[in-house]
Amino acid sequence: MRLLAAAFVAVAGLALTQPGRALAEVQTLVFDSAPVTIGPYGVARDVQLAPSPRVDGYVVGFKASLVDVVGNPVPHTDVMLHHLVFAKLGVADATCASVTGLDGRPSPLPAQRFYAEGEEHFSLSLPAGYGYPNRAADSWGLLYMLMNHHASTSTVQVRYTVQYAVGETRTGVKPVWLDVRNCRADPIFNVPGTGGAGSTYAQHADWVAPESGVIVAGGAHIHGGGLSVDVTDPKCGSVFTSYPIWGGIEPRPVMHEPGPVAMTVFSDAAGRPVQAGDTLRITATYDNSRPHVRVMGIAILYFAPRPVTSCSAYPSPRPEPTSPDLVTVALLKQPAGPMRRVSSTWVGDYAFGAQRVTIPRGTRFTWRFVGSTAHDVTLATGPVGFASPSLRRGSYSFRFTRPGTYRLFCSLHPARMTQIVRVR
Ligand SMILES: [Cu+2]
Repeated sequence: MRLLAAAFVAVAGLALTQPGRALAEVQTLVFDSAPVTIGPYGVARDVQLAPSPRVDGYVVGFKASLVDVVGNPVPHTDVMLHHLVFAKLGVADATCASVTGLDGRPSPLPAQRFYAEGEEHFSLSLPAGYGYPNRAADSWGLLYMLMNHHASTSTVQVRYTVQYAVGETRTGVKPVWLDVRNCRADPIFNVPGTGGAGSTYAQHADWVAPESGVIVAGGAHIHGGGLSVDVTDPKCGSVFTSYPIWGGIEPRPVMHEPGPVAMTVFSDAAGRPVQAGDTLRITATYDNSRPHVRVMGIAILYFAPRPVTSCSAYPSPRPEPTSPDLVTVALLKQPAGPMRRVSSTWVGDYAFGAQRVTIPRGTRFTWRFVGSTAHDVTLATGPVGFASPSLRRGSYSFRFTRPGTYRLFCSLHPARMTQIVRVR
């Protein structure tokens, strides 16, 4: 981890003067992460320490975006913000004792995930009277995944704006991270896309609330092909459903299926009650009429512990329906070399051993990972969606049961590593 605390502080509004009491105010604090350099058509994924408020208070709002080294905004068509996760280091997370890092190893210390965003640009705004408690001595970490859409190297910083309440006591909230692939730094799954028109594919995960309280705010994250993220308490019904909103300009070249430009959120001062022992279920639902690979299903809820007696179902307004543009992820490099009749190959630094392969239907094909850095095998186009985890060592196998042409690439090195598999 690196620490480069380039931060400045702007103080704004809501000053409340009362004789004999500390000045209560909500400050607007703007921080920049350390610079992140991303190679041509490359992906940067890592963790770093993140500057945080140096006075006790409460986070009441949070948003983040990318800027260049002189502070100008970087549009997503230049560098795509795939996702950011902010966590308080050394503090236990509500739903995960230990996260498996990008290197496949458990994280060395607990980290409480308290804010995250992706292409949907979640903006946290807690209702009046609530806040996420933070101490001057607390340390924040930042996990990021960014993708450079240009043929030249880019250097960017994550600029995050924290609405920060000081000089007053608020009701503290605990962040609750619900994830259908929880406890992983790269919590992906794949939608095969073989269900036919109108079909869906859902994944879920359960969490049992250890204490009673109310949920006062929430947001969610899905990828291209996503239909909704639902949080339900089976005893009472829907707690919160988040829907995607599609649109905007897609970056070129297309290196992944674009995600929504926004997701619906909620912020509710009355709170939505959950009793100790209740199960909260997150369900991520995707279209299954075409493949969607390396997708996620995550909700982050803000929970204020308190005694509660009853629960009920809450409707979530559905936005005006929008539909995503159907894009095709094209291989940035044409696979080369002879057509090989093999059932395995190596995946090394910036190449697939056999770039062009033909196999009979039913073959179980194996990729052996031998690089000095992590790679993966990811479907760009083809009859069935699949993708491997990102791996430095070990192997991944997939059984090809549907004939056709599978165009594959490494999602971390899309301009350099491509493969084509023809299934007869
Ligand atoms: Cu790679």
